[in-house]
Amino acid sequence: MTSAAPLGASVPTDRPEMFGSDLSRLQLAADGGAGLQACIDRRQPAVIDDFAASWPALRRWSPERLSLRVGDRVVRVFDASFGEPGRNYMRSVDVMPFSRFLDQVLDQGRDLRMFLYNISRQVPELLDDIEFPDIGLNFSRRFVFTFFGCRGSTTPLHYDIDMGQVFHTVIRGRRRVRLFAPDQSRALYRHPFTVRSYVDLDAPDFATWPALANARGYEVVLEPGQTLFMPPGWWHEFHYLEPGIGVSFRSPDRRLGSRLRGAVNLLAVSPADRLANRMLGRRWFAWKGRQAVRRARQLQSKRTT
Ligand SMILES: O=C(O)CCC(=O)C(=O)O
Repeated sequence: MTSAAPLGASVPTDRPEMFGSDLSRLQLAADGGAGLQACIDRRQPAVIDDFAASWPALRRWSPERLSLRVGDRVVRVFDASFGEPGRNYMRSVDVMPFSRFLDQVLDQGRDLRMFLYNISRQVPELLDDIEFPDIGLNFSRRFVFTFFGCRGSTTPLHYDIDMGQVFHTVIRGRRRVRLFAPDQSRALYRHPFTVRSYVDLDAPDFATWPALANARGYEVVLEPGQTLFMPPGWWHEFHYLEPGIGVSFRSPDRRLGSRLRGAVNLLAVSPADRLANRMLGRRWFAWKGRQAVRRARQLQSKRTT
């Protein structure tokens, strides 16, 4: 899920036409959550300044202090092969003590990743450092995911498989996030059976992916303490401008259709994709790539007729 990207190539973008920057900016304290509710209803992402205002994690989660408290836990780590066909597809590449990961990745800049690390299950004591805001949303207490990466690492373009509403809070390290609405999936050449796109937004190859020229999204730089609300199915690419730690809360979408789609993704579509990868490897990957091109062509021809 991660890939090293040259730091200098990333910000600011030189394709303003692909990305707008006019994302809603909210303060829960100012309107009691009414602005967020409006974004949820309109399925629009937003940056929230004070979602995590009272979290001790913002002070306590330095690599040093995490190492001292829970550094002995053994964690799974990932690299860019997570997204590539073959043996490591959707799998971790190694396990190591959390303290070694923090030292090698956050301090020394090795491009390994931890993502979707569920602290509710693995290190529940860390839940004491975060709070679920009382804003009428049904946040999952069982799935509180954390993300760790070095300066320069990129979480490639994807949307979350469970189709939940995601609230991603930056604990440490500024990061640039690019977002696209669900209706951009064809222009982004989504690989069928996955929630993943393989287009390169830093060096878009419009000869191979002509429909990408029509994609329109947002780009925002998040600061520590800020929270990004992502509605179900919104595409996101995260690029770590500094060594980073993040936490994602999720709450189920009101719409039954999204919840069903999430369940089907998790229980049927993703397992089928993994099985086909095991059996066919690169041939399966190439087939998905061809399907993505075919679907984007259909979109292009609809636009021109
Ligand atoms: O921080 C990251 O690497 C990715 C975050 C993400 O994908 C999420 O919160 O859903």
